[in-house]
Amino acid sequence: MGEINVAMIGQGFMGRTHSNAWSQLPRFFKPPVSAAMHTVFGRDAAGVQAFAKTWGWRHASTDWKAAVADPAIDLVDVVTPNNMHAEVSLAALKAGKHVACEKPIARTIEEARLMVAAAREAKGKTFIWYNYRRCPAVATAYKLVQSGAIGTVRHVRAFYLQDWADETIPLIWRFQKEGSGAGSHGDLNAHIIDMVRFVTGEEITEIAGAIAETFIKERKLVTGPTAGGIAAGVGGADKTGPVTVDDAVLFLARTSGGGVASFEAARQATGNQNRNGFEINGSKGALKFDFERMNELQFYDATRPRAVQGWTTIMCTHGGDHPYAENWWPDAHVLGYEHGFTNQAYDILRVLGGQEPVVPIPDFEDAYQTQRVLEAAIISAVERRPVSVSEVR
Ligand code: SOE
Repeated sequence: MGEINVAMIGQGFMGRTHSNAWSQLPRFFKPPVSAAMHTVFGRDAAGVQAFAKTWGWRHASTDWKAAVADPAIDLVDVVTPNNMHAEVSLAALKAGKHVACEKPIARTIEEARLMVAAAREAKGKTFIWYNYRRCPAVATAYKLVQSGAIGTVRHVRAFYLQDWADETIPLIWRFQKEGSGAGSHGDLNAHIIDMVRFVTGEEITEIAGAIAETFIKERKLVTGPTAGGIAAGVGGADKTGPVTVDDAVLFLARTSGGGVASFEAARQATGNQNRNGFEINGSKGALKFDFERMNELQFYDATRPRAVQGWTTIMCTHGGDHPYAENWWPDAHVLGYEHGFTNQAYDILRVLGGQEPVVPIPDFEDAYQTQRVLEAAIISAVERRPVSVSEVR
């Protein structure tokens, strides 16, 4: 397998990040197999043709089923809204393809279960795009925890705060259960649950309590074309419809190593545009990461004499053996949001070429564990009680 052909289903924001990743990859990495940008799928013929030209896809298609069934295709990259993750992934696995699907794995635990069951039977490999794992600083945090640098993990504080969802934003798919499954919870908590599971190497075992809130309960209906073709919500500019997902979800949890954790996802956290991160306090040290300063990792070494203890800012750039950083620019010529996707595309090709990824990459099985935590937190919020993650199967 010297070269694989990729078909990408979808052409929105994630379609752009993935297209950029596939095209940048060979300029910065030497994967064991290469990826050809074979076909991109979109609903609108003129739109998808223009997209293909801009981003370097060889073919444009308006028929995703044909693109997925095409014998020339090896890997199906799913970048649709969440309502199509299961349908497209199941069809692709059935057709014997490898599947790389955007996060969260699915809208619901039931859909995720079907996807995991299909992946277990399938010939193809599966991947989920949890891109923040592949920021060099987050991957460095993972390596430090693995090396024992912070000892036993006792406290985790994870947050993902955005502020884009004010009253002016209409009822797009992200505000409809049918389109997305959940609001900030599936969109943002999914990322930080994955990051915490990855960095600590522990599972979240129990939700002690959760709260979910929808601040803006009605939004203007969308007047133009809708992403994912989700028709509910389309109408005149003067009409409104109900928001059926959360704007914010917070929960407290226990981890498998005996630690305690808090998670917060918000779309109206004014002042935070795309701020995700964590603070992890262990018995020997601590780590802090904030995506708005994504090239830096804060490390506190509590084994040093108290007189000289303090936070150290590690620049996770070239020259320090930080995962992926060696492939990019010299010294502190820093990386951005898009690099996490290119780093992930590289790891997908490493796995398909029979090599280990630079750091572990989530497959459907792994992402299903994250989905179980999301589900347990929602049960906790709705039923106002502690929920063991083992209740969600
Ligand atoms: C919107 O909230 C969004 O694009 C998420 O869907 C992504 O997963 C996140 O990384 C950036 O914000």
